[in-house]
Amino acid sequence: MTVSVLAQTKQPNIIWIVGDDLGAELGCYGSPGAHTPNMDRLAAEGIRYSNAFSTAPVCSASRSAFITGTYQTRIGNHEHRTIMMKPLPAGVEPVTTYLRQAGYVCFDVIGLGANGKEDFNFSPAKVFDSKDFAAMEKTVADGKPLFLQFAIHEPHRDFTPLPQGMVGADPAKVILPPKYPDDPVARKDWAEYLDAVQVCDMKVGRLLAWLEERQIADNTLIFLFGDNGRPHVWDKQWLSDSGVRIPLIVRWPGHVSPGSVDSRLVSLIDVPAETLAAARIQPMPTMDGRLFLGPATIPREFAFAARDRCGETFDRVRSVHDGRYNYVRNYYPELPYWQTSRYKVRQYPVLARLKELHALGKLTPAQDRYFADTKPAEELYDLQNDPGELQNIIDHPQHTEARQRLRQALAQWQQAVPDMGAELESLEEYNRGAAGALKGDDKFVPDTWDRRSESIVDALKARNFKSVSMATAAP
Ligand SMILES: [Ca+2]
Repeated sequence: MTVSVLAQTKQPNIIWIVGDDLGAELGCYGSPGAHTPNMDRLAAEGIRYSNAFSTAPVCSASRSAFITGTYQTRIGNHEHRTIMMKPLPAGVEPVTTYLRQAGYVCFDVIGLGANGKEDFNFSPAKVFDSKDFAAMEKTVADGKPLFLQFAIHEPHRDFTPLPQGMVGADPAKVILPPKYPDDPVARKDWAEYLDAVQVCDMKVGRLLAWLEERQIADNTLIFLFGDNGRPHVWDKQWLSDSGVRIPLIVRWPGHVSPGSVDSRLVSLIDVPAETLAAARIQPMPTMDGRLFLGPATIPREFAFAARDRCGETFDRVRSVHDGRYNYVRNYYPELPYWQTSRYKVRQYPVLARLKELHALGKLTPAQDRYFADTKPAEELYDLQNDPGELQNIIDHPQHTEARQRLRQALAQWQQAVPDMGAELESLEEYNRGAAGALKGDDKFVPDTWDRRSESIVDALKARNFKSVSMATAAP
């Protein structure tokens, strides 16, 4: 084989830049007040996907899905965070297993601002070869193909402030989504979110500079995405459009058209399939994703998502998005949206403010829905005419076709996958999961605890669980 052929067949380096809780609030997505020059540059040099979604609205469930290429509900990785972890089922492997077999060295590096976060719900497997920056430098120097997950903490809460001297978003000028009241607390919180997104962007800039210094940028395929939607009251942990809507940018010099925008639906479950394809590895039959790069690919019709227990907050919700409509199925409509968790009470100042405004009767009906005693069993939103998801149109006769179509699509998906969330985790698992979420804070008692525990006990009893009692459900 000649050197030139070798050069032509050189495997690309592949990088996943994962912004933790990074919603689509980027300059290149047209978000007012966002300042993200490095991510905008990536989009200008690559493809920006304007309808990309995670499969879960929370870290560990989403990350377990996109590292394996299988829905978290298929592999029992849907509870955030699973305490009694199990190995992955036979035939399911982290995508890095296949990359390694093809000669890649796989890093989840700590350095250049990346924190090496994994957060998977399966029992320990060696997903990455190393987190060591020097080892990654050596891999590049040796000319070996690199797979890198570049995990950026921002904009996850607590929001990281901008370094001194940098100009952040002006709370007076930000434009809040309509689900949030025009209130100083909400404005300040939103501006701080945009600043944390800017910190994420700075770290992306550091990585891009490093690639250029090492002269490997041209042979590197970059996927940039958030692991779930933005970290706000109505969003993260919920299957609202904005709970699972994420930015997705793909840069691959010579392979994708610079500056293009693709509005076709993409799910994060597709990224591992595309990653293997780029490395010239046949995607595994156990993987749920499909290829999406290039005009010849067949676009997906639906993007599915699942939300189960989040920390100590019990719930089960499923959704399907077709790019225009978001259909949501609540399996526990008796549980309200406002059921709290320590994480939210401690880190979402807007939640406390919303409660005050609710008590004062100062929220609009759409904003006030958060404090209803129950949730609807089904929700349907028309993003084309109602991008803020203010109005649930599940019963509107003019949207009957969409309701039926999405309801059916969701049922088919749950059957085909199949959805392991149909089986509740044991009360012991729930309690240990809740205890883990509350670790070190024994005095914190969520204000819906008793109600939720009763609901869980009832649900477990209905499924003939033995030895269920309120005593064991207590924190
Ligand atoms: Ca996250």
